[in-house]
Amino acid sequence: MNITSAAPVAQTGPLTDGFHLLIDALQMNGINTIYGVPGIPVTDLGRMAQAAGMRVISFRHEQHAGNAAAIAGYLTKRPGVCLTVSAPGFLNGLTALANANTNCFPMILISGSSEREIVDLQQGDYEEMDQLAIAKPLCKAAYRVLRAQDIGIAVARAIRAAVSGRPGGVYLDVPASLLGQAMDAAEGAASLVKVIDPDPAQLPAPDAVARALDVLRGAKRPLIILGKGAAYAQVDDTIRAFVEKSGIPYLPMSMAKGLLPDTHAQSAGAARSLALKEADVVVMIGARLNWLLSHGKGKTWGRAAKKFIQIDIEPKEMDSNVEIAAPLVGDIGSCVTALLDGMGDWTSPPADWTDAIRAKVEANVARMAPKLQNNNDPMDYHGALGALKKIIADRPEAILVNEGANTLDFARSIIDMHQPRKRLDVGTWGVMGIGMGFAIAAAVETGKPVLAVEGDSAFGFSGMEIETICRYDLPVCIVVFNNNGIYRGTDVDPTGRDPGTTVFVKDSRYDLMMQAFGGEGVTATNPDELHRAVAQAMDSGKPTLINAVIDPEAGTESGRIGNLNPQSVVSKP
Ligand code: OXT
Ligand code: ADP
Ligand code: MG
Repeated sequence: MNITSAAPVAQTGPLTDGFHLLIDALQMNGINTIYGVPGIPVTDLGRMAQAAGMRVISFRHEQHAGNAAAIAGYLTKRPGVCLTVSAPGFLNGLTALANANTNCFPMILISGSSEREIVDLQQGDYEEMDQLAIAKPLCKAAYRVLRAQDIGIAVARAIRAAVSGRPGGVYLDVPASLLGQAMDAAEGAASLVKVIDPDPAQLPAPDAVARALDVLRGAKRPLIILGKGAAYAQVDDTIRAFVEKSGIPYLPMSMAKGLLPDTHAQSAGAARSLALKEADVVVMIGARLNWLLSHGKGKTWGRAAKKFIQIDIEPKEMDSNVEIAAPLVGDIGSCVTALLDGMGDWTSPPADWTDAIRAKVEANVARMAPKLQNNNDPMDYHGALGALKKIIADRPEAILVNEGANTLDFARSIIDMHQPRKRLDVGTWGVMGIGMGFAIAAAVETGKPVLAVEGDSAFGFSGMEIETICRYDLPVCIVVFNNNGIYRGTDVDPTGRDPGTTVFVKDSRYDLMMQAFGGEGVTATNPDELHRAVAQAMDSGKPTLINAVIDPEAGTESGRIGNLNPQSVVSKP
């Protein structure tokens, strides 16, 4: 990278430059934290941001910094910012940007890049890559800034693009030469833009509200589905008022658990199959009819005719998989308020429906309860998660991060959530590797204790970030569900040559990794030990990793989504 010195400036008054303008633009818009990895050409940007009072959290790998930024955006409704170096650093961050976009999390990936003149002629610059072109199809918007005087407007555009309408990932390309560009300080200050009303309310049309209420009034077996868009919207009281006034059972998607407490009398979480199969009218609030809801059709939804009412800020989401009888396009706060306002004297759904859901919930909960009490050594998923369920019940403000296959699926149904936006997980892509990035940002953004429940495979994707957790002394307790592998620890290579494709080194000591960085590391082999160790970690706030020894035979292939595995017509290994 051949960086020429700052452009000549005619007068001699105070100067500013690209570095400072970028920092000032972020701070002016209330963005005070950067997650990233330093290096050419952004090393000084990080240093200067820190000197200017921003929190700069340096990671060991950009993907995790990007995941941290993404979940910071989800938790705060402000775009989380990730800062990376050019080409390889950019590409490492891009996975997180694409994942943020897929999940509708607002984030901005700011990446240093090489000189345009050399990149465009493909002359082989240091870390040469046409990053803007690569980022474009994977995010909501992508911009490049070439002149210092445009930094203010570029940051404003990036913020607005990330949080307005359907939130998403934005890429901001910052060539090295921009950062050193000088300009008059007063003109620079005047060029900055404070974004006014970055995610304006979007009111639903009155006839769309009336249509939705008509459909809902005609329902015999209504169901509300709350998705992570509803949790993101931060209109918790309005949603609760709507659910409670309607008397309709509701089903939380994974990250919407806790929006209303999972122990709420109207929760149909433990009667999922029945609720989906039998419902006749379904109100979707900030949830998509994607694979996680079997696209709104097929066996999961049964034969009962369905009508969907869908609340979403993105008009194109309507009819994406099945016909939407009553589309309600707008922001969730405005839409749900409009429904509430129009409900008048509301008649609760027929008791035979709500009673049937309640009975199924109670039966499923009662069936599961004894399994959660076992104190087996080594542990099974129920015993171990029974212990962690108590931890969260006693600390409802704690944030739970969760990834894996069995570790994810069992935890989702076993650990009740009691407050909104406390459960963070693999989301729309079912992606492994969000664990430590999410845990770090959750701790940084909220200051609350974080419990990360990780499959041993899942943990491996971001495990090196435990050094980051120790370095910043964050209140994160990681529990690695160590079953010696992916799904199960029992796979063998039929030829006898190598380890089976899904197994890891047996009886690994993940706790010792944590000790290497000065954190607490503990092994637990039964649920009592696990509960004691986690409670101590959560109460002390010390970075801790607990190696939880799980029976390698306890899990199943792909957890609860084994049906998605293609089957060979020739042989089963
Ligand atoms: O109603 P019914 O009777 O049906 O019962 C349901 C509920 O009503 C009931 N329930 C309850 N009962 C009692 N009490 C309570 N409180 C209660 N609550 C609910 O329980 C059942 C089940 O409820 P659920 O779960 O809501 O319902 P269901 O039918 O399962 O829901 C369907 C889905 C689709 C919504 C749900 O299953 C879901 O959300 N699934 C998400 C799955 C997912 O995303 N999985 C992650 C991906 S798997 C795979 O891809 C993995 N990889 C590959 C890979 C990935 N992903 N990424 C990258 C970058 N590279 C590779 C890898 C490598 S997983 C993986 C690692 C795995 O190994 P680990 O070591 O990490 O983990 P282990 O498996 O532990 O070893
Ligand atoms: P889940 O995985 O929990 O089902 P999804 O990520 O599939 O949730 O869906 C979230 C939906 O919420 C997206 O379609 C998104 O457009 C929508 N959404 C996000 N924020 C808002 C908001 N403030 N108002 C309306 N819709 C929103
Ligand atoms: Mg495992």
